[in-house]
Amino acid sequence: MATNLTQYSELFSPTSWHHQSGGPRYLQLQRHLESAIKNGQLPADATLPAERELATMTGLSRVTIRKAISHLVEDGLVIQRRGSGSYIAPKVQRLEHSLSRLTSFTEDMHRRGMTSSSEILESGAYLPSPEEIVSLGLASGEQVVRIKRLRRADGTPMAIETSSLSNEFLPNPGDVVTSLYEVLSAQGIRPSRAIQRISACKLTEEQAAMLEVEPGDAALYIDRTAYLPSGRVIELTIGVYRGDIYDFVAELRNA
Ligand code: 16G
Repeated sequence: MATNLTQYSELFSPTSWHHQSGGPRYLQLQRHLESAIKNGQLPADATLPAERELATMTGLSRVTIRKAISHLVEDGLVIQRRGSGSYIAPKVQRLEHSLSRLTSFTEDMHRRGMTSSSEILESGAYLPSPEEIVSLGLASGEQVVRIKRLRRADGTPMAIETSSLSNEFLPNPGDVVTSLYEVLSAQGIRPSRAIQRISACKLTEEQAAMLEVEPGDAALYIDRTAYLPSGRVIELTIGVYRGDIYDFVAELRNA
């Protein structure tokens, strides 16, 4: 969206944000811009005037402008692209995922009134890794089925997930079009418990392109091992979830 300097000159004018006893000027400007972004005066995708123009409009030095903007960048409200200036970040609806329920991606999105879809990136039977042999309890010579999917909710890419299962439980990986758990449930198979390890990671170029964000953006790396009631491992899934959208929430109770 093009910058409308006349429209912005009032927004950035010191009379709109500067108060004599209001503390450091970079902070006053930063807070003013934060509320302008939150109330839509500075809408998503609007380009911010160049540093030089902002300095003229606000009467501040370029160093002070840079300081105010860099805090907005850190908070994810403004995006800076080398060569093409700064613009207001698109609004994203954050999703909370409860850590106490063992649900599938499809069920999770459905509960939120969203439609999930899966783009199959890779699917088939392979030679298992030593970890897969041990964790999935594979018999000697047995193949492992792997499905790598780009998971979307209402068309927005959310996560990249790679699931490994014993061939015994999923002889036809091609059956999984949208939901893995649905295909398993149809055979009476349903994990009853899972252990998840969540860590932070940065997206590679390839992952970022698929998730439609920037390379190096923060993401959640989630490793799930799911068990059948018998104690046998049914699934090993590694997921890379967009950090700007997903919150995993754990409820804690007093023991
Ligand atoms: C969730 C699970 C994943 C499981 C998938 C099944 C997490 C972190 N991961 O994404 O382990 O394979 O659901 O979903 O919750 P589906 O039935 O929609 O394919």
